[in-house]
Amino acid sequence: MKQAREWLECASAVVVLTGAGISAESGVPTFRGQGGLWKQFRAEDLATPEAFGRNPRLVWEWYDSRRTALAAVEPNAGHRALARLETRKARFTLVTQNVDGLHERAGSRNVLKLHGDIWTVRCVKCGRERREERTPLPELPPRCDCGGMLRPGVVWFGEPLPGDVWERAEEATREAEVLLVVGTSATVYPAAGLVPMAMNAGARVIECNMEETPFSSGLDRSFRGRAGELLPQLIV
Ligand code: BJW
Ligand code: ZN
Repeated sequence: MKQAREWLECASAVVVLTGAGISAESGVPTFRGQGGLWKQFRAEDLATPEAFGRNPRLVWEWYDSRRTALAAVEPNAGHRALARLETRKARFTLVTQNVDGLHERAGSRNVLKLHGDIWTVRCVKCGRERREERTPLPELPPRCDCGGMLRPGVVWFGEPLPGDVWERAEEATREAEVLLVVGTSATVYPAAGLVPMAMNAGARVIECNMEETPFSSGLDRSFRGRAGELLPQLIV
């Protein structure tokens, strides 16, 4: 822990990659593992463009219920530790796979949202995107002013990540002295590919996760535990 803390303290270019695990202690369910959303629901039925095409109302009901649950939770000590770290670094990028908005609510500024934002909606007809924070939504599926159907502003399986966001994440990762990987199973690509990318570029890679991931054994440090407990120890 001491060595990892020093690496983080001394680096001037830091990238953090987060996943659902960092929000778990706020009461947000993860996708995989114990209590994960994919234990209860099939990803193919809910998180693909095909699923939305087949049954937009069903997909929206799921998102509406997750949005409503999210409206009642707060960022935790892990989110706050990362916001603190940002204030001390010349170059800091927080790359998150999460769509819950909790990093911004904790005060993080330079956040790259690889999988979009559950608090935005996009029109399938005219492409316009806007914030939508009402919970629950008054009408499902919601409609755009143009009459088109709105969809959640998130990235589903089989869809490309927002190009500019992904390019900035890659660039920051290639230039990072330290990559801190928190609460992600590191199984969904291309996001997980940032881990080997940083290793190959010579960065120190530190992981915080309750469980092992496919990368754990090859990293500079891999800590088992809760993000809300580990991060305040790493970032004092
Ligand atoms: C804690 C903790 C605590 C718990 N403290 N830790 C082979 C077959 C089929 C497809 C593919 C394939 N190979 C690659 C693909 C592509 C696919 C993919 O990667 N699939 C894999 C599953 C195999 N990827 C895509 O489709 C992506 N797009 C793409 O590749 O486009 C290419 C393209 C180019 C050009 C044109 C067209 C296409 C898109 C991926 C989108 C992912 N979307 C989701 C849903 C987002 C919206 C929503 O929220 O509903 O994103 S799926 C879901 O997984 C969500 C997450 O962001 C993502 C990653 O999950 P994450 O964050 O890692 O969470 P978990 O639950 O997996 O892990 C939690 C971890 O926390 C665990 O390790 C716990 O131990 C830990 N933990 N409590 C610390 N307190
Ligand atoms: Zn429209």
